[in-house]
Amino acid sequence: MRCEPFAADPAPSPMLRAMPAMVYSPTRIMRPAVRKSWLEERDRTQRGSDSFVEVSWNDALKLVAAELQRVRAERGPTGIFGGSYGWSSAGRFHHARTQVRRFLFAGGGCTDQVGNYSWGAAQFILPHVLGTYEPVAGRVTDWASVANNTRLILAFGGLALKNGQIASGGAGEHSMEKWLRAAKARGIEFIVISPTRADAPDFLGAHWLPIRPNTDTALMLGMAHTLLAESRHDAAFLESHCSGFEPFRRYLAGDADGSPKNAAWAAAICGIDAGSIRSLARRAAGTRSLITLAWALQRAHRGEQPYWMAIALAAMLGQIGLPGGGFAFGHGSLNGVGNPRAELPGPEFPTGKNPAARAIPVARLTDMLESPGGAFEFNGKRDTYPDIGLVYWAGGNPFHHHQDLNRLARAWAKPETIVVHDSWWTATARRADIVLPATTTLERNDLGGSSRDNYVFAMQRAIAPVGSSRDDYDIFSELAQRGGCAEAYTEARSESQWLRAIWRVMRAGCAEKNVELPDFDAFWEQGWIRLPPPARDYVLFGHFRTDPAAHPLNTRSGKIEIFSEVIASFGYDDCPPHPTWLEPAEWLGSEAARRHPLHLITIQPPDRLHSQMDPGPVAQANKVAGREKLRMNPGDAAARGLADGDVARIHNDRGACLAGVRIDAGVMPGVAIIATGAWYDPAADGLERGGNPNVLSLDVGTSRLAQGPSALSMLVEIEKWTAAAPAVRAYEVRGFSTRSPAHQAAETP
Ligand SMILES: Nc1nc2c(c(=O)[nH]1)N[C@H]1C(S)=C(S)[C@@H](COP(=O)(O)OP(=O)(O)OC[C@H]3O[C@@H](n4cnc5c(=O)[nH]c(N)nc54)[C@H](O)[C@@H]3O)O[C@H]1N2
Ligand SMILES: Nc1nc2c(c(=O)[nH]1)N[C@H]1C(S)=C(S)[C@@H](COP(=O)(O)OP(=O)(O)OC[C@H]3O[C@@H](n4cnc5c(=O)[nH]c(N)nc54)[C@H](O)[C@@H]3O)O[C@H]1N2
Ligand SMILES: [Mo]
Repeated sequence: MRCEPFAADPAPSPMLRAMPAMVYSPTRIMRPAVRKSWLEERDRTQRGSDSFVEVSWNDALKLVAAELQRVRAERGPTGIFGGSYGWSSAGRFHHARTQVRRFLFAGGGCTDQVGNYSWGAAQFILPHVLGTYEPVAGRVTDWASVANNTRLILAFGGLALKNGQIASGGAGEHSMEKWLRAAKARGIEFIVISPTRADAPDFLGAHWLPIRPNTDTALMLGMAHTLLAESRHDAAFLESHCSGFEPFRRYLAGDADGSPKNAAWAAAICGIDAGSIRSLARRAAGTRSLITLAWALQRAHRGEQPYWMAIALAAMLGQIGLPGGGFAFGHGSLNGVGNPRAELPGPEFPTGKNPAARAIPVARLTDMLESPGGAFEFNGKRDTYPDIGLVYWAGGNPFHHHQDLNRLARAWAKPETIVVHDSWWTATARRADIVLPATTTLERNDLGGSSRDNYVFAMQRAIAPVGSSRDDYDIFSELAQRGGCAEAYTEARSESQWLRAIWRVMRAGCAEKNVELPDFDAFWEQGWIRLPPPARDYVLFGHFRTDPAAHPLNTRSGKIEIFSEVIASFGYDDCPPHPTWLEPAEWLGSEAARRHPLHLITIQPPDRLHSQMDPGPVAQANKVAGREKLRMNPGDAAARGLADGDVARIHNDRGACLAGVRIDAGVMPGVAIIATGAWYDPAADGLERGGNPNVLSLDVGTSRLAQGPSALSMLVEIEKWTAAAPAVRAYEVRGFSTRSPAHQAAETP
């Protein structure tokens, strides 16, 4: 059994090799299962340590339907938590998160989640500054415009090819490498500002400036000060297209606090010498330059600031809206960012509206579970947390994605009932009460495609459902039937009728733009289509640049807001009204660094999608000493008696995990790097054995404004593990889920 790449894909992901193994993995959930002590006595305390009893689909669905009804009756719709954050899998119809929310909305609503872990801080700060968060959700200046015009790229957080393997909705064409090579061939110069050299592929010949994590705002302030002091800033652009430069200028100059934010000031914070900071500013001002930031920069405490500051810096450089100039986000974060694509719709399946009209900021999950009725602030508003009786998750893995997992594990004991659909026995499935086995993309028909990819593809079912797994859509359809909301949820359509309906809407949308797509049957037969290329290069805010009066931004001033009156009115000291250097709670310059002197950076894994496929052969081949690889600078390792291949214990006051050491001179001193996504595997004493860094990460909002995740602000200490290293148990399922022979006989095949 193997998966073959799409023939037109110039750079297929090696992760394809993991698919067959994962589909038939021993970690698959084969049958519906109920946690033993929940089944017997509605226990909430043994989640994570209990065993499971397999039951029939009928019994499982009866339990779920009854619990939904009970919690709705007792607490109202908001007693159900159904935001269900997570990526799910490719395919727009069988997208589990969309399905579960649509199902719960159809049945009366639930407490939802807003924002995401990817660019949650940007989503809420950017509308105040730019009137939109399109530069993270949608388009940025495309690679064609960059290749044709840019001379210098300053890449904060780099342009790591590892991230280009992934696109939500599925990638027809992995285009990141092709475009990076095209840019290089045009002679564009690359400067990569990152804690690790590995953030740029070697062929770019990039100049690497190592930076202390979470200090990019200070570096950019130092550059801005240089521009101001040397009159290299574009005063005319700041006047015509921006508002509020003057109060920001006073902050830069130090008029308010007596501390000019000059290069020397910045150097002391970010660890890059003042001369380099000044020369960076001069070079950016002297040529067509693009400042692009990885999404990771805002996934940190006070993560609003580097994004706002990058816009302010680009505004001072005066190149926003010029071909290949200005600022951008995410060119190295995800496949398809900057991929030239015509403005045409992709396949979309509607979620519907939440009648309960209630949501929490996505990353405030533990806070919500811990303190029902507790107050929180968010983007200028005050709200309280609902009292959750039932958690429903399909297509996400909070015991991968959330921060401070030990704290989440404690809060997780509060709800009465937890229902999870997944295809594998993930850490979250193991901590649920009712577990329903979902099919994978290979076991059903779907439509793939995204607004960043030029292909739309027919995802034809390749194999029969494994075990007795069912499509999320079928599971919810039957639950909707039992709950009396079948019509609202299904609109009386089967899978194939939905695929046709989705195609019809997309086809009509394309026709409006004079692009003819084949009818569904012809498309399905061919297997894919390629959309026509865009007529011209896309330049972010190009129209606004050309004529700001005719194309004002959707901000209060209609311009780029370097000072925001709206944010000023919130009165938040953790998000002041102009870009500001605010010390993160944990960074190398903080008091906490005395006890925990290393900044642990968690990167997106090169060999899997978050926690997905971690048990598979591609991710497993990269493990060191049987667990997740931890990259350390030679000096930091030597100081701790650590050698390549050793097992290390990473710890702080929130938790501890084991990892396998890899010495890497491309990691700056004071920093250690580990990928996210090793399956969470705590021993009875709490020690996490597989190398899941979220037992260590900080679970606080970026600020009251965005309440985004602060995953990238964490300090740790690392020591050699000298005892026998415990085996990783997360991939073992034997003896954990019991089979009841009585039910097997009655199962659907
Ligand atoms: N420390 C730290 N933590 C982070 C980050 C970080 O940088 N640092 N990054 C964050 C980011 S950007 C993200 S996006 C999150 C990702 O967090 P998640 O999206 O929660 O991670 P995944 O592992 O992709 O989880 C998706 C789950 O859906 C399941 N699934 C797949 N297909 C189906 C299906 O068809 N049906 C059902 N029912 N289930 C399915 C998979 O098996 C898997 O368990 O992690 C965040 N966490
Ligand atoms: N292979 C693979 N690719 C993926 C994913 C995956 O799971 N696997 N997930 C996808 C998803 S959901 C998302 S949201 C994107 C995320 O895309 P990103 O957020 O861009 O990806 P990361 O790997 O988290 O971070 C990029 C780089 O930022 C650097 N960095 C971290 N902190 C700092 C800092 O304070 N300053 C500076 N200058 N640099 C810093 C790190 O060295 C890291 O390598 O990736 C996507 N791509
Ligand atoms: Mo993400």
